[in-house]
Amino acid sequence: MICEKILDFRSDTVTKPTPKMRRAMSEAEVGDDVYGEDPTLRRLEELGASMVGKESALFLPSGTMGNQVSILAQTQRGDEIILEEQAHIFMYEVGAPAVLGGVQVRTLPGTRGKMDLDALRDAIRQPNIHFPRTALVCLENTHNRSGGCVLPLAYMHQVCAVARDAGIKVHLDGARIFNAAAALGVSAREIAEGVDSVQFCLSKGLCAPVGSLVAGSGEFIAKARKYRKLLGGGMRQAGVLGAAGLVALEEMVGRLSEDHDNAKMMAEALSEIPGLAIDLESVHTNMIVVDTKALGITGDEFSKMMKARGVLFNAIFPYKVRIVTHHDVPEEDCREGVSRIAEAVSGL
Ligand code: TLP
Repeated sequence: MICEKILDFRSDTVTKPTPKMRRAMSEAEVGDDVYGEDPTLRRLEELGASMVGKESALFLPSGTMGNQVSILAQTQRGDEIILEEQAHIFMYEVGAPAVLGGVQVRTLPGTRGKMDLDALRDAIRQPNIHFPRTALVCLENTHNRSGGCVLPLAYMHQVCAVARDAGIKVHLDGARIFNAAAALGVSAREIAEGVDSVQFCLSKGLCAPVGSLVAGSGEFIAKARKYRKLLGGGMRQAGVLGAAGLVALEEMVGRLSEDHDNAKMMAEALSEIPGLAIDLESVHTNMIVVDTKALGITGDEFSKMMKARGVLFNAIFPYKVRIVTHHDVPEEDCREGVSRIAEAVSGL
């Protein structure tokens, strides 16, 4: 079959840097960041810290490294950290808390990323010679594996209060914090208000080619900087990357609601196709989870079938695929994606 344009809904990580980013990168003022001398990165870190209401921030090559230095900086070997069982840190970071930090991960079941508060309270360890120390609770907003669901502000505040009462810290994996902010109609600063550390990505819906920031107190960032070096993430003239990150924060945050509108439109249209099941209530941001069980094919089979028709997405559970909208699939491409899927399914 002659295939038209490839429509890539695998992730918002596939977005390419915008022309403005490429220009900013080529003109960036740079210095050696290991000596703290890159003026573009300083500006990026200051802007990033202020957008999430924290004292200080640090640029890193990836969200994974951002989450891991945050864990390293706030735990000791033998500590335990609490995570919702579908959290990216638990599912997709290659066991790094155990490998890098000697930290034990305790997971709790969740609903759209939310752990039950009583279960959380009960999971926090009391002092006892047999027990590890609970050092950190991690939240994820938006929550990837539930299909980009948003944790409400009130829930975030409740978790922070439980942790504070127990004297433990909270880390927020805010890879898509600006999607959460757009969906909730609040600022990223409000979302990150009670947490001790927050990681957010520049290279997902915001289209920068590389990079994440972690933010927190000055003391936390000093430790995180040292751990970034330990992991080999100390970079030299990284202002070339940071320049794109500045464009991401200054110009790309405001358009994320377009991706959310496209996801809603696609979800509604796809849910009309016999055999595809979508929980429309859970489409909060730029992701759609489609259940393929009634079609009698697995998520992998469905994604292979659509790949042959130039529509890309990934299976995330045996009978579920994830479709992600982003800057590089404008509304007409999203509509085209729906009609290619409808046509393929009708031929089954
Ligand atoms: N998520 C990727 C894959 O790793 C699954 C994706 O396509 O969604 N936290 C969250 C919530 C994430 O979704 C991701 C990436 C990360 C952290 C890690 O960021 P990177 O890929 O920059 O290490």
